[in-house]
Amino acid sequence: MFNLILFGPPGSGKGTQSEKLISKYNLKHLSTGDLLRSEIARKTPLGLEAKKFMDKGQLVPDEVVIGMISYALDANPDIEGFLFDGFPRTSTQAEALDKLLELKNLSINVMLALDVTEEELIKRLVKRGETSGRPDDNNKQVIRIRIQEYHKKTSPVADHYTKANKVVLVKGEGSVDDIFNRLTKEIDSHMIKN
Ligand code: B4P
Repeated sequence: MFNLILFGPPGSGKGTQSEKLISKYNLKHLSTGDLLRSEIARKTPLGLEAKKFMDKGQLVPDEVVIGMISYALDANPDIEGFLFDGFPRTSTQAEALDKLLELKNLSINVMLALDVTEEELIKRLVKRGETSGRPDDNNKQVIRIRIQEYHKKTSPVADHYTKANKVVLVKGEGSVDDIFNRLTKEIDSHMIKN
């Protein structure tokens, strides 16, 4: 099994690159953002609760996302590995993920952290907001809150995995293909090591 975390601020290209990486490496894509948006679209009680936070640019409570990931890990026993996209987003989520994987005798192999300037993040998200219909993309104030949440609550997740020597910083600006090539170079070298 090869388990990878694709990490970075909102708009850094996690979703974009995940789509390409899962097809190259045959990994199971677990995007908490996509899982939450699917709950919202189906108007489930979990989705209705999550929407209150997401529309304001805030993180959804830890217990909600940890429960979703725990369920998804159990539902996919025979796979080549997981690509975690947008999860973990808090230190509590990171500790919970470590424990959930440990129960299955698994661990995270590497965290690839996309590095993008704030100016570029805002530009990308505003642009996506013109067509995505996502309420959290079409308001600059909400985008700023998402970036603030990232600095306050999510960036400590990188420290958690740095202590375990598992973080690689990857330049997240340039063409989608160039960034993909940088990511695959890192993944290939970590696959050889493991
Ligand atoms: P996510 O769905 O994870 O949203 P995101 O961070 O905005 O997406 P991402 O980083 O994947 O965007 P991408 O770069 O692909 O989360 C949304 C919300 O869900 C959160 O705010 C939170 O409320 C909630 N949530 C999710 N997970 C949670 C968790 N674990 N705990 C608590 N709450 C959680 O795309 C951005 C744009 O950039 C796209 O339009 C793309 O086309 C463009 N782009 C990509 N690469 C580019 C490049 N190289 N050049 C130019 N543009 C590029």
